[in-house]
Amino acid sequence: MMEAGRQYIEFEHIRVPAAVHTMESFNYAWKEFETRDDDVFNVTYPKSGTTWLQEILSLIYSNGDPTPVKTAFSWDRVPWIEQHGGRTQLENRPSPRLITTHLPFHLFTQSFFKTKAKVIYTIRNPKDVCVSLYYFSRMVQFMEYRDDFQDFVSLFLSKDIMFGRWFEHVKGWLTMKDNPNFLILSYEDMLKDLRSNVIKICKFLARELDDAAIDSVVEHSSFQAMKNNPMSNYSVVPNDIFDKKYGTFHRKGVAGDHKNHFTPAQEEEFEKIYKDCMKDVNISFT
Ligand code: PPS
Repeated sequence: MMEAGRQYIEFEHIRVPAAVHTMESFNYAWKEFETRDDDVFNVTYPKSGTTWLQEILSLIYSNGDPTPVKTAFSWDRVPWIEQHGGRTQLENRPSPRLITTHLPFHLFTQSFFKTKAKVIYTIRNPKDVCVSLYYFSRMVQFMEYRDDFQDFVSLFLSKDIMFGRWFEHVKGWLTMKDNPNFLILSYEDMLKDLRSNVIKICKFLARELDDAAIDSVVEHSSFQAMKNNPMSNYSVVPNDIFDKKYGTFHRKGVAGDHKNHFTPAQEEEFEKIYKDCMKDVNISFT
């Protein structure tokens, strides 16, 4: 039984929180949005590095100047196309537009495929995604939540999880892997070496930043910098929406936290499903 307030809508068999999505906003993102050649899409499964990329992209497009990330909210700088504000935020925005989305590949903006626009897809270890989403769902009062972690893992592995299952999301997007306008990033790799990943993103986007600008991007998109930045850490969201007694948006920002949460039996069950679903896909997590 879902608590009042934690309501979902279903669009083409994908469930999403009703507080920030409508059928109209999903339809707009899928069918109506007119992609421009210089649009850049920050695509993720939830809790995989979305906000991190919002910060990095904002900083790259300001040539390392931190002013935009210190003066405008991340969700205004790099808005979600499928959320109810998407149309208003994006329609008349000057180019180049930086756009965020959690859309699964089969519901992605159709006009994209007729343009030279670019997609950056960030992947994170699904067990860590599950843990991150567990804490986030407890904090965010409009999201479906299970207090018992085992129950939450079952929800995460079911088709009822928001934006569909991680496995299908990743497999869908990986069909783009040979497209020159598609870049795959790994959350774990970014943790290991953020600078090289920033350089990789700049090359992909043909943005020429000097060393000092790259250093600034790295500095201002670090976990600590973002955790302390009220424009990116969601601290301004009122408690009846993000209940801060359950923690902060920037929780741990590490790889491998699932080891502190999964029992050996849960780990085994998860691995079994992972192997079965991902048998044709060659990715690994450090
Ligand atoms: S959301 O709600 O889908 O937009 O969430 P998303 O931004 O994709 O993921 C949130 C997790 O990313 C971590 N995070 C970071 N990790 C490392 N470095 C930086 N700069 C950073 N910014 C955000 C954030 O802490 C969440 O992970 P957990 O594991 O919960 O800490």
